[in-house]
Amino acid sequence: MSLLIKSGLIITTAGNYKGDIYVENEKISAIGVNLSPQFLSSAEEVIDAEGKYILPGVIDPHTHISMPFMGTCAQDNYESGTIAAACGGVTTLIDFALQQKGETIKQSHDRKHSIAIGKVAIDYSLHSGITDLNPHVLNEVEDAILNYGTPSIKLFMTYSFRVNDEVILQMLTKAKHTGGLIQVHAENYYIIEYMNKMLEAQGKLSPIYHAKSRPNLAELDAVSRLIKFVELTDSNVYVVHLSTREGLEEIGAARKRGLEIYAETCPQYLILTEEKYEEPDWGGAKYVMSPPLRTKESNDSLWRGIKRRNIQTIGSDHCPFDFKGRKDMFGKDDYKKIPNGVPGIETILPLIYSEGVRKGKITINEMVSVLSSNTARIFGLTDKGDIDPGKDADIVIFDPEQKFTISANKLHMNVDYSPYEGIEVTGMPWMVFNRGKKVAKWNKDKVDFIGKAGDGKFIKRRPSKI
Ligand code: DUC
Ligand code: ZN
Ligand code: ZN
Repeated sequence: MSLLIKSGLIITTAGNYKGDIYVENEKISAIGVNLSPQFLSSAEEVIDAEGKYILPGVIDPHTHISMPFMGTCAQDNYESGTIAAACGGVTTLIDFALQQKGETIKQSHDRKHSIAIGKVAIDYSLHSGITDLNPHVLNEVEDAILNYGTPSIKLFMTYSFRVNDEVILQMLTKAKHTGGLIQVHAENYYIIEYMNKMLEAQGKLSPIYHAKSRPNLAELDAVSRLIKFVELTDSNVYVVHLSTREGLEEIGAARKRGLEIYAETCPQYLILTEEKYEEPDWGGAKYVMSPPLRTKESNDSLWRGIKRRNIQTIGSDHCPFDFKGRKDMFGKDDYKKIPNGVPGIETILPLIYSEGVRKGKITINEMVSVLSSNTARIFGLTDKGDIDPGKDADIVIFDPEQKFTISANKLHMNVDYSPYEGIEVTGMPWMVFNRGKKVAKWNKDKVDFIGKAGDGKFIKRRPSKI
């Protein structure tokens, strides 16, 4: 399949320029100011992208596809989740293979691959997730980093599957010697438990108390402890879904001292605030995720963190559960039982463009860095993340003027609501390509999936540094 995309504004991390792109054998093979005379006759398809932006496909480094959690299961499977991703301009996702008790890392990968193969509509990769470190698994870590194609490994400091500080130290050391990268969900479990018990004794059980039970201090404490561990072991770390001003300041200060700390945030922590938990009729349950939504002060500070390069990536933390029958019923009368997580893979690009770039919080080049280029570099996706000759033709032709009112019934995620319902965005994917194949296209009032489930492939990664 060969493709000529003419006259679009090509967006890179360094600047923008108008040009033509020729795609052949799944790769970007040439870029130039006027390629038409050279390639017009050989191109099987010619697309006029005048007035549109050419962005690298978004890489979502944080999804929970079909994850069993809190007595239920995250509702998107690899088919529905990757179809939704494609419609949102995401061309690669990195999901978690979270070890179940007693499993080897390989077994947890095989479990995930077995439900992904033949179903994925875009490319995917995996992070390993370690919950039960025993000598065998510790030995296997090197294989995961060097041979399984998963050089990034996730640890949790909270939840029942959390690991203790000794495990974090062991894993940081192991990753340091093999070039891997440890990712951490940083919240202090004991602060949360203490708050839960106190709130319960006071009968405070509605969704707003989910936020109160996980104060900013719980994130600050965990982030700051983690940074000390990095200092002690002379290693590096990636903090997932950073949500607070306090955590960010700690990371900024550590980076200033020369420590290699990477941070990811999510659209929800940039755009939404904790008032959402007060929605009537238990509607606050829709926004129950961990860490919880914060205040505008943290939103603003995280946008600044992107500008100052203390935050390198944005992920969705896509983990959808229906509001009706799940979030409202499982957690009825007690916020602690509401399955944690929100849908978001399909809205990440329109939201960051509309709320971030159009509102002047970040530049479009910074957006490309945090949604694609940095993510590719940090996670070793060497063929992805930029519009450059030789890279995979993962391309979003983006219409910067297209308006769209976010509404679950026009999106493809397998869930009955969007936390952004009713927000009008300006800027939507117009056409989306994964390795040169057209997978999604704007159609009148929404994006349609036009690819094929099963066409995505597993991307084996190698250790890499930004
Ligand atoms: N947070 C969520 O909200 N859902 C999945 C796991 C997590 O850490
Ligand atoms: Zn998490
Ligand atoms: Zn998560």
